[in-house]
Amino acid sequence: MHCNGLKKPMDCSDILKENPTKRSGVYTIHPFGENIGIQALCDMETDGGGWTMIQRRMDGTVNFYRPWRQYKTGFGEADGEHWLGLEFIHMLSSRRPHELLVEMEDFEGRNASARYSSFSVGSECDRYRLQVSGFTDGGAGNSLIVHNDMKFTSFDKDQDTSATENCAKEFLGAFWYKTCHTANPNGVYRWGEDETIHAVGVEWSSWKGRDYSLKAISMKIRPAQ
Ligand SMILES: [Ca+2]
Repeated sequence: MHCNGLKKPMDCSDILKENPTKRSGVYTIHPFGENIGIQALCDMETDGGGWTMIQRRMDGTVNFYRPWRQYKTGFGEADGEHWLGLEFIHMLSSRRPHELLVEMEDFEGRNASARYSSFSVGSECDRYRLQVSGFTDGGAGNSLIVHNDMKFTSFDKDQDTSATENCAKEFLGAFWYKTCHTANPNGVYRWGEDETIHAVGVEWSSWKGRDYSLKAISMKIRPAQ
């Protein structure tokens, strides 16, 4: 029951705006409007809070090597490893200007982040094209900028700029691949340094190189201030 004529929250920032005492946790958001609710993890603490988690890796319990339709609608669980879904990410980020915060951790307990003051994902007609700019370094470096203006590629939908290969098949993930990547957050969960198969891990190369798979990485967005 929703009272007082309040609209259902579109994202985590709406939830925090309505009630500034809300804590971080899983909430129901409505990126498509009132009729469709989905679960998302909200970060209500970092730098004022109001962040909606769109991607998270943390323990390797969810297989991220998945087809287009699953990347479109989302998979995993909001309180664990999770992909919110390209359609929802598009709906949130295209309606008003958004910023992106990428946070990561290695197996030695170190943390780093990368922040972008502008982030949006186009519609499916535009192949969920990524637009990202306004980098601020939190120690991780700017690995995502290479992927700016790229379309999304999965193993069953090759939209990268490599003429000779499907980057998702080559690097065992799904992402805004170019030819192919400097970041592979949806790659294979491995445990740190691993050169067995080159650059297929959960990677952010400007921080840990191309053969180090991170312990944890997350991508969260909120309306730009
Ligand atoms: Ca290709």
